[in-house]
Amino acid sequence: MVVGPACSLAKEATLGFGDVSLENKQPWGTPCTQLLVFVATPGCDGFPSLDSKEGYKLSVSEGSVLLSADSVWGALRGLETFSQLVGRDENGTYYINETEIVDFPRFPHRGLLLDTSRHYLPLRAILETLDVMAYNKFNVFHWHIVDDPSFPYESLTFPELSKQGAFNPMSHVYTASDVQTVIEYARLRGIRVIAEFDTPGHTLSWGPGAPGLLTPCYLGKDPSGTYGPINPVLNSTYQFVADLFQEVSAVFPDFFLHLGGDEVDFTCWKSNPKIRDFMKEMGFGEDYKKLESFYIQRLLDIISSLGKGYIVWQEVFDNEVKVRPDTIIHVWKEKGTPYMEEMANVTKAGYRALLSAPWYLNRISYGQDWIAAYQVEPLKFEGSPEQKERVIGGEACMWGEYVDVTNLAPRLWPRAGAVAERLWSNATVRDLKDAYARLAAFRCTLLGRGVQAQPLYVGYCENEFG
Ligand code: CP6
Repeated sequence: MVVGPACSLAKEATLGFGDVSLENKQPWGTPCTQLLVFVATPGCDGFPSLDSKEGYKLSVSEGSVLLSADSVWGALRGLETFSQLVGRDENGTYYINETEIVDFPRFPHRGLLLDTSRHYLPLRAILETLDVMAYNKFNVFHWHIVDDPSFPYESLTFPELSKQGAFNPMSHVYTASDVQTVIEYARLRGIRVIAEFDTPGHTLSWGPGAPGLLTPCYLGKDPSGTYGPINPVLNSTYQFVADLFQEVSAVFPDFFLHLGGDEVDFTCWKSNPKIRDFMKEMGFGEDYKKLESFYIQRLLDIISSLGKGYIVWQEVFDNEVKVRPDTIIHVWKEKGTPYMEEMANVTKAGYRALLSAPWYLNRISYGQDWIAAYQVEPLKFEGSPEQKERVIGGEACMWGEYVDVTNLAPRLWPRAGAVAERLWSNATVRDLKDAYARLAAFRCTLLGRGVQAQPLYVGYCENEFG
């Protein structure tokens, strides 16, 4: 094995192969034990990014396996492929067929969203998901870490947020050390961790630990005792989000943060007399979208001043918020404007786009629903080549209302694999029979690796009883 100077990352990734003695199947040849890895620019203490070069070349011939890549991230992808090419015959002997593979991703952002607010996912479950993501060549873990039901992120600046907002502040929180564990575990697999702190909606769990942050809703002349989105009319709000995001920007090394901005309900804002006064003062009339934009605008300025880039849900674009030209718009809505039209609009306006609308894996139905996910073509919209260039990829989403640690793995796998292939492989790779065969075989591989992946359809795996 040859790796760059002191590249711990690549060494760890190849450790598992050290004691495997391989035989070439065609032709049946002499055992080979050499795995050579060449990396052109081998730096490997850094983090993966949107610009990471993930391509690789893998040549398997009698007596040697050569893997070459531009970067260590490509080498990781190649090692994953290599591991999936190794088979075992009836006698338990490992073998691999001769092959020449030149492989690289179609899109640079291939994500999976996990929601740890509707249900807390134990650290173990997140790490196991990162393993399987790497098997699928996913490279972004979108961590929808907090939302209305619970606030499991343990903040050093505002410890009360999880003390009061987590389901259980002792057991159902992600400590600073847990978060570091996730980030490093992901890095070793070439996976970026993008945290989402969704505001100004979806923040009910923030309320108890941050007095004065949320909008008090009114019933007639009196407060009703319930709360709505973050209060956008107070200066204290902006001080709070600046302090929180200063911490979050330091904790999560990726250049991008996900800022949410989806599904803001105006009912509570409309009921609050102070908010109505502010609307008048600002000349917003009855247009609460303007108020929402006012908040987002100020938030985005704060994030920019922290030196971070941002991803936002499509509403921020729909509401015509002035965003930085390098903003990434995340398309998720299935209703209203057809999502491919939205992709056309977003890219026409010059923004980069991420697609999730057709990839809600939390949704289930009777039958083979991986097919619809697989048949999506992210560039099938009216637009110039420049517009198509702005589609940087997509994300499969696993929203957590009906998902916890008991059903996460089978609901994700192998269905998320259909999305992963769509985002990695060439647009021409779309034959359903071939895809079925690959996905069914891969599902058996997953069982072999200890992942409780559900079946696609009728059939069996040789190794299904472990
Ligand atoms: N939570 C947040 C959610 C959803 C969104 N944002 C969501 C909406 C519709 C469906 C699934 C999930 N649960 N914060 C939308 C981006 Cl079908």
